[in-house]
Amino acid sequence: MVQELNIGMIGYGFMGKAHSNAYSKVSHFFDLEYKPVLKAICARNEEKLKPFAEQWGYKSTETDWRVLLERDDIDAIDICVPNNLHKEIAIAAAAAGKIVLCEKPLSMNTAEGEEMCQAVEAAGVANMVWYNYRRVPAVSLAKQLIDEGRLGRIFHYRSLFLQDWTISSDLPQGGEALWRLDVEAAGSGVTGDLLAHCIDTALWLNGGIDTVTAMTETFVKERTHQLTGEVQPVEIDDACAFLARFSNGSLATFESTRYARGHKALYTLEVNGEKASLRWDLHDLHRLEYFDHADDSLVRGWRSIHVTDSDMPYMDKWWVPGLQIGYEHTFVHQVADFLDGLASGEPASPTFRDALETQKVCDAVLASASSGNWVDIG
Ligand code: SOE
Repeated sequence: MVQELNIGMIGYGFMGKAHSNAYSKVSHFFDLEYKPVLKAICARNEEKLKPFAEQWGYKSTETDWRVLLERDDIDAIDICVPNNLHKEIAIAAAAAGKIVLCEKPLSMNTAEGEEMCQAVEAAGVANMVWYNYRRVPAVSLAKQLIDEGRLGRIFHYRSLFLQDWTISSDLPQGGEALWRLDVEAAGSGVTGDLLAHCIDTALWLNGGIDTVTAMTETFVKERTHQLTGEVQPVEIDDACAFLARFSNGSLATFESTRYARGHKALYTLEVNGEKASLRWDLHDLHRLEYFDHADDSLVRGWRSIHVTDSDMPYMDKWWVPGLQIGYEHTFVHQVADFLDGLASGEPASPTFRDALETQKVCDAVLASASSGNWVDIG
């Protein structure tokens, strides 16, 4: 007997759409004990809220998230609003006994994240943070290959997340769509927004990070604030690069920027082991590049695995071999795993507590960039 799970979504931006799409699709492709229902969408702007609700098939709307939390017909709250609102909503949702799903990054900083973890743990409610790139089948395959020991001892981890959308100094900061540039709303720049993805995947694939040294830069020093019209200093990091030492002894380099002209969302990772290496690239997300030193030397070389066969992670749920899937499916996979976890009692990762580890690394990176010193992860 399939049980309905009523979703109350807060926020209708880019991520609100990605999550809504995942809830709508998951039951068509995965056989699960729970079926998400788009019960309510909540946002302050009523004019935009109504058409969004209609287009996406939400059954009701709310303009105040506190009212949404009071509703008995809502089982799970999904937080898709700017980072500075995550903590208050998540803590209140947990206190109201709701399941809590939160868009990444978990929080503005580790201290806030810790409070959020304690709230969901004290309330005993299921929780998850949306780090979707783990669920790209090729990235999940990378995890499988590493866990099977095929790479052997890991020496290097290398990751980039490059964009170019903030190069123009005419671009305002703050407000809808541009809150990521406003430190008050975002907490940090590329570190919390983009490197957080790289760090989450890295911790998952390669284990814990012990220490980091970082540098950041803010290339455009002032921008007009979209809401106030005032020219204000820009206080987020436009670019960040850091070195890290993992607990398994491997060395890592991470780099992210919104000033890499020509790159729109180039997330890459490469892992070099004693026996084999692998690399992955978001622009070609259905492929995993793999080099195995054990191959016959006459044909040894990088192979490009087209991750579409039904024995590949998640791919038995989609089309026939050879037909690939894309970005939006990673969110479908994450919901599927979450619902599976609800049914089995074995929570899907990353929980709030798992995602706090990424937050700790982000905080250490920012602290190192401002002090110029190596900073250990607490
Ligand atoms: C920023 O442009 C952004 O939308 C991030 O906020 C997302 O998390 C990332 O997946 C794509 O880029």
